[in-house]
Amino acid sequence: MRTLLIQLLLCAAVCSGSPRDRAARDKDNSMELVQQYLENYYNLEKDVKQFVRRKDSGPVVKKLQEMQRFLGLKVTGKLDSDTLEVVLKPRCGVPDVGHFSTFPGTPKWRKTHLTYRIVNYTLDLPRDAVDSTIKKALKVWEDVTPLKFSRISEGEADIMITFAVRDHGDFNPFDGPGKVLAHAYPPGPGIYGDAHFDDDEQWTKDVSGTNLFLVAAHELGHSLGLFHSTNSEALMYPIYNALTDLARFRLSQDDVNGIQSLYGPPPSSPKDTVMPTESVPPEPGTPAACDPTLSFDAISTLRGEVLFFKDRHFWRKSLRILEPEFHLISSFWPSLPSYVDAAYEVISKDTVFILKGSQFWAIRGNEVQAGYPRGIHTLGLPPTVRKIDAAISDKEKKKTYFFVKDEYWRFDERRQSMEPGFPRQIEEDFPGVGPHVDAVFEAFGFFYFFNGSLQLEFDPNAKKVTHVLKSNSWLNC
Ligand SMILES: *[C@@H]1O[C@H](CO)[C@@H](O)[C@H](O)[C@H]1NC(C)=O
Ligand SMILES: *[C@@H]1O[C@H](CO)[C@@H](O)[C@H](O)[C@H]1NC(C)=O
Ligand SMILES: [Ca+2]
Ligand SMILES: [Zn+2]
Ligand SMILES: [Zn+2]
Repeated sequence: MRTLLIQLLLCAAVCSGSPRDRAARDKDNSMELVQQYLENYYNLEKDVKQFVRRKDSGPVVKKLQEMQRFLGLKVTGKLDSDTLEVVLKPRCGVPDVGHFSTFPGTPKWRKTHLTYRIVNYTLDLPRDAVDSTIKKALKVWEDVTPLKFSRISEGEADIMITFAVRDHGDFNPFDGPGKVLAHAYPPGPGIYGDAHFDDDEQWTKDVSGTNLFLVAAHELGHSLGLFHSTNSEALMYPIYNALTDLARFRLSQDDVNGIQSLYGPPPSSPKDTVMPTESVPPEPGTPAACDPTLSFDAISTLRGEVLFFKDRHFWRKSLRILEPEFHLISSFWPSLPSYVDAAYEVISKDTVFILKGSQFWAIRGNEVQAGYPRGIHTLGLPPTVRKIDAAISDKEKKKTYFFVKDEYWRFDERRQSMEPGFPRQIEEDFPGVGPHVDAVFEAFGFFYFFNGSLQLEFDPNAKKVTHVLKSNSWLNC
C-alpha cells in the first residue's frame, strides 16, 4: 500500500509511455527527489552528480546513510522504500545538518524578555485562532525556561511571524502544498529568530489539515536556538507528526533538556521540571490546583512522578507530561484513607508509605501491600506522637525524616530503626524551615518543604533555603 501510494504520487508527475519507461523514469525521479532532499537538509553539495547507480557514489551514499541514521531509518545507504516514504513526508524546511550547526557558537538569545509579532495571517483560520495558537506554542517553551514573550503589533520584534507562499524574500522559497511546511531562523538580529509558514498548506486547529500549533511550537524551538533532534518522540524531530490527540501533547525530555541547556529552567520552578500547560478542571467541591491558598496534605515521589495529596484527591505530576493528572485517591488505592497526613517513597524498596493518624500503609505502584496498615509506633516513635505532619526519605543517605510539629525524628532505613538523639528541633537542622511542615518531598537533590500556600526549596548540603515558591508552583499555576 505504501509503495503503491509512492508510485501513484510519482506517477502523477511523470507517468506516460510504456511501463518499462515508466519504471525507469520513476526510479530517476525518486533518485532526484532524494538527492534534492540530501542537498536541502543534509548539506550535500549541489554538483555531486549521478546517484546511487555509480559504484563510486561515495558522498551521496554517505549522506544517505547520515540521513537514515538521523531519521531513525535502517541504515542501508540505498534508496529503499522506507527512505523514499520519509522523503515524501511533510516536514520542517530547516536542514537537519549543515547550515545551523556551522554557525560559530550556539546561537541563543542573551535576554529573557523577547518580543514577537504576527506580521500577517493565513486565510485558513480566523485571526484570533492564529493569535491564540501562536501564544500557546510560545507557552510550551515559556513553561520550561525563564523566557517570557510579549506580543507587539508594529515595528521590529525579535520573532517576526509571517505566512507566505513560494518566494518570500529570504532565498528559501516555499514549495507549494505539502513537503516543506515552515522554517525558522536561529536567534540573532534581523531575519534571525523569525518564523515563516508556507501558506500553501491548509492550516487547521485540529489535525484535519496541517496543525498550526504543532508546527509553530516546533518552529519557535528553532527561533530560540534548538536544532533538529534525532529522537522521533521529540517536538524537534524534523518530520511533521500529526498527533491525533492534541490534548496529550507534551514536550519530550529531549526537547526540555535541549532548551534548558540554552536557558536553564524557569526561575519559579526547580531544575528541569516541565510545567503543565493545562490543569484538569476541578469538579465542584474539589480542590483547585491554582487556588492561591491551596495547601497540601502530603507529597511523595512515586517512580519518578510526584503525588500531591489533598483531601480525597491527589495530583499526579510526571516531570515529562505537561498536564498534571487529578484523581480520587480511592480510584487508585481503594483501601487507602482520604485526608492523609504524610507520604514518602523509599526508592530502594520501590515502596511509598502513606501515613494517617497513628497508622501507615505501604503501596507499590497501584497496589496496597498486604500486612498494612501498621502502627507508626512500630517504627520507633514514642506513644506521645499521635500523627506525623510530613515525611521524606533521603535516598542517598538512606534516612527517613518524620516531621511532627516543630520537631523531627530520623529513621535509619539500613538498620530499620529510629536513630538515637531524636527528636531534634526542625529549625536547628533545617534553618529557615518550620516551625511547621505540611508536606515535603525531594527532587533534584533539594527538599521542598510546604507550609500552607508557601513552598521552600532547601538545599540539604548547604543547609539553607534557596528559593521561596508558591505551593502550587508544580501544578499549572
Ligand atoms: C506576509 O509578509 C511576507 C513578508 O513581508 C510576504 O512575503 C508575504 O507575501 C505576506 N503574506 C501574506 C499572506 O500577505
Ligand atoms: C508557616 O505557616 C504558618 C501559618 O500560615 C505561619 O504562621 C508560619 O510563619 C509559616 N512558617 C514559615 C517558616 O513560613
Ligand atoms: Ca509546502
Ligand atoms: Zn525544524
Ligand atoms: Zn522564509
